Amino acid sequence: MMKLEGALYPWRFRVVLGLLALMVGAIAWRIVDLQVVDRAFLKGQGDARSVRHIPIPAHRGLITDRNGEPLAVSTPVTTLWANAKEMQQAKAQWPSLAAALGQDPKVLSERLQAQANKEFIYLVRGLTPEQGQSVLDLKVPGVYGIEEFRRFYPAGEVTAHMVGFTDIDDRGREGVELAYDEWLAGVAGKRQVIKDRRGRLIKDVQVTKNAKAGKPLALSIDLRLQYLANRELRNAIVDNGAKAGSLVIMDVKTGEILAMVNQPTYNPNNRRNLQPAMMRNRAMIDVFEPGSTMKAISMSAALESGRWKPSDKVEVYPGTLQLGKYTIRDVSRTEGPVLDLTGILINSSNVGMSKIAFDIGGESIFRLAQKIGLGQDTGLGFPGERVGNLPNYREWRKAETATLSYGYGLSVTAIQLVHAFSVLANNGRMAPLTLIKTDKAPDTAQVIPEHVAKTIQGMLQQVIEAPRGVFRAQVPAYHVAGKSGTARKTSVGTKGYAENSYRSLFAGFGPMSDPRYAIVVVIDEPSKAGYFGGLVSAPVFSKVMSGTLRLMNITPDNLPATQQAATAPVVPVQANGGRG
Ligand code: 59J
Repeated sequence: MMKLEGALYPWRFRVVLGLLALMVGAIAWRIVDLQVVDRAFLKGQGDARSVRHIPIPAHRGLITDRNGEPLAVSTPVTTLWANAKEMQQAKAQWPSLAAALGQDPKVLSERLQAQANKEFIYLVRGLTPEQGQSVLDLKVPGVYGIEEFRRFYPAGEVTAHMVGFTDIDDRGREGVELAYDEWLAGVAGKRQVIKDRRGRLIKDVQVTKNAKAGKPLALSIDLRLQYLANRELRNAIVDNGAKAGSLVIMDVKTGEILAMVNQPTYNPNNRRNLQPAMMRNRAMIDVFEPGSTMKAISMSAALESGRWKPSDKVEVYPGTLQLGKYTIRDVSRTEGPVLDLTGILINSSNVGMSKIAFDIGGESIFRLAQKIGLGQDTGLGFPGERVGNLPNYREWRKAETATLSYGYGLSVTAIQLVHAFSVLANNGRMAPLTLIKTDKAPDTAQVIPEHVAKTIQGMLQQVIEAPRGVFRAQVPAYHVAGKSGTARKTSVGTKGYAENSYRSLFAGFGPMSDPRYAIVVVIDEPSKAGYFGGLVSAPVFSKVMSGTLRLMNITPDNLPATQQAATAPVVPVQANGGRG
């Protein structure tokens, strides 16, 4: 027979029940006690010692040039802040604090009094850790330090546009610092601490999440070339009283940008008094009409069409060409009434180029220009980069076909122009542009037939070396090629062209024995001696190409016969000098 135990021992059941009721009552009382009676006391205690998480700043990745030269370095700094409220108890120590901070004691004391209610004010940001510690060692109540990182740019204004900068919170704001922010930034860590009501650190409990350092980044640029380019561009801007300018050096085989500079520039380490004009990375964010540098591309299209060869002749007399009410003009008097294709480039004949364009048709010029990147996305993803504009050939009437063939009616960036010339230099093969150092040979595409590229190379070498050529672009000891351009600037507000503001251009490459480097020089509104590209920009090309070929240890391919002998392999001689 089964019976309930409780029924057998009723007194035991009641005791258990009674105990349970007592416990419930006790808990209920404790709840009331905590929530109502002791509330204020406990809340105060909780606030007084609260567990908080404070961020551990992550070290930002180092940016270097292609040879490991530092371009952006994160250095640890100490920022000192004050709880001004708390500091009111320690007025006697203010003068010694001011002395340690190198601040005027009167100014500091006025500030601390004016902000006496503030629990957080900056005293000074970005001290070296040693400077910061020496102030903290004074143990002035209410003075605290936090560790931060600050970016320093060793090459200053020379790499400013390329590298960009970070903001006060160490996030990328411009240039590579912005474009590669995710790669460089790393992830902040977390530290659990116990702080008192005033925010004073009582106990450093533990690191709950380690900071993850950002990754380093090696750029394609060569700091030596960057310095060279910056110096020569700046000198040319000053000498010519120009408004602005850009210069880009590119490795035509790898697609790497070796130097990219602009004027005016700025010091990224001291950004006070910064004007927007100084910050423009013009080589990528400013577009312009390529003018006669475009003739190198249109002439390539003529050669590619199979309808033209360099020795073919075109009548350019009388230096004008009437298209309805529109007149195409040659600026300088040409060598004669009839020019061959090389002569059209050397004399930069707009009339001759236009006649060839009518023969081959706009579409062939359009297709070639498009293939070599004019008015196309570079894929670099640089902040603020412009694409420019290459209007579709279907919209070209006769006047547009003519003016586009000699460089007006389309707009490009300096980086696009150097890329286009790199294809001519690299025997028609196009390497994708990159701002990052590449270790393996890139995939290139043959976008112009090799024989066309080689022919245009020879013609552009003549543009520099022929008797009436752009001799100012010549480089001692090397053969180089290129094309100058002088373009009237479109005047703002009107549809027309300004009467006397010009853009002087030069685009070229070398050495011709095995073209390796392409350079574009853009000088905006020269206002002194002259304004022709062959006068203003060609000498800059010459100096920068000369320095580049030497710094990169490229064997000269145009030494006078005597010097050529001097660099010939040394024949071993007998120890006695061969005297017997
Ligand atoms: C020029 C233009 C403006 C736009 C003209 C330069 C045109 C044109 C309408 C007058 C100076 C000038 C669409 S000049 O680059 O032909 O190698 O340095 O700006 O022609 O039709 O007082 N280049 N420049 N033209 N426009 N529209 C020559 C030429 C060029 C040189 C000099 C002489 C122009 C030797 C330019 C150079 O090849």
